[in-house]
Amino acid sequence: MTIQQPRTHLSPPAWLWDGGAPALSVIIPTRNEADNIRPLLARVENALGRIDAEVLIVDDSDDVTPEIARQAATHSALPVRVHARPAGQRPGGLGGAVLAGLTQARGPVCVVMDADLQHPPELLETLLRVSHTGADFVVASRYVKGGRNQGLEGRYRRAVSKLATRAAKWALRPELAGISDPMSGFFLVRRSCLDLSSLHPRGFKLLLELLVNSPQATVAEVPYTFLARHSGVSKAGIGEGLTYLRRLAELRAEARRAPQRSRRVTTTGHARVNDYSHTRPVQ
Ligand SMILES: Nc1nc2c(ncn2[C@@H]2O[C@H](COP(=O)(O)OP(=O)(O)OP(=O)(O)O)[C@@H](O)[C@H]2O)c(=O)[nH]1
Ligand SMILES: [Mg+2]
Repeated sequence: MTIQQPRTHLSPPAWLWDGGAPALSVIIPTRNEADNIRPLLARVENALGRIDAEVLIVDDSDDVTPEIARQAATHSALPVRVHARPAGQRPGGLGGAVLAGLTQARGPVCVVMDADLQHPPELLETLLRVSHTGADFVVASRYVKGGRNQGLEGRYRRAVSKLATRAAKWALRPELAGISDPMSGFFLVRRSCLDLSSLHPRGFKLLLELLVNSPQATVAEVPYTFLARHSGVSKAGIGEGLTYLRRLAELRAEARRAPQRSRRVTTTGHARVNDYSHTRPVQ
């Protein structure tokens, strides 16, 4: 973990930053999250303390989210970049936005997290710490022991979420073996294990795409409590559900064509990840 010298609270905005690579890039996709972006950035800044990090917001909003984000960035101790994709140029929806973030990120490891505070920023340091044990992916999981799915309202949504997870684990059996929450939107990934140019994501579940794309990568999971949305409305709906099912079938076909199907877990990664009582190595 790179420890920075303390910064003054009113640090230079992103465009004055010297451009050196940070230890961590936090990628936040946003669509109409105007009331969430300020409290989110404040908590991310607080949670990262002296970790050398940057924040990259990839925005597809039709409201004032990017303006608020840019304004908040000028008061942030972290370098915050806002990449607003104009209407009509937003390929891949949420998945495409995260891919754009991964492409532009400067850090060797990236965390992807939602903007609505369902993903507690206080977990960022743990994700980074676990990545130092050698894991290529560190997935914040609702379904591993100690995790909770508190934020999904209603029995119907919880059941749909569980069913979608089961469908993915069945369709992509070897690729997702041992991973309890492959649909998580909160995860860390080492950029060197990704081949970004071969990704063509669609829809909400980018982690699935990345795991299928990197069958050799090692994975650790960290439990967390998925909370209720802070403000605003969900962008997930029936349309996204259908996109998900179509994409799952395509990913299965792609995975079956690839020569290497099963995930390799290195002994080193396994043993060292085990040093953390709150994490679980994936086999
Ligand atoms: N850039 C971008 N971000 C998106 C898009 N759709 C959703 N998001 C963001 O992706 C994150 C997840 O979307 P949500 O609407 O919260 O989906 P969800 O968490 O499954 O649904 P809720 O539990 O109801 O919040 C949020 O930060 C959204 O603002 C999109 O098309 N483009
Ligand atoms: Mg959400």
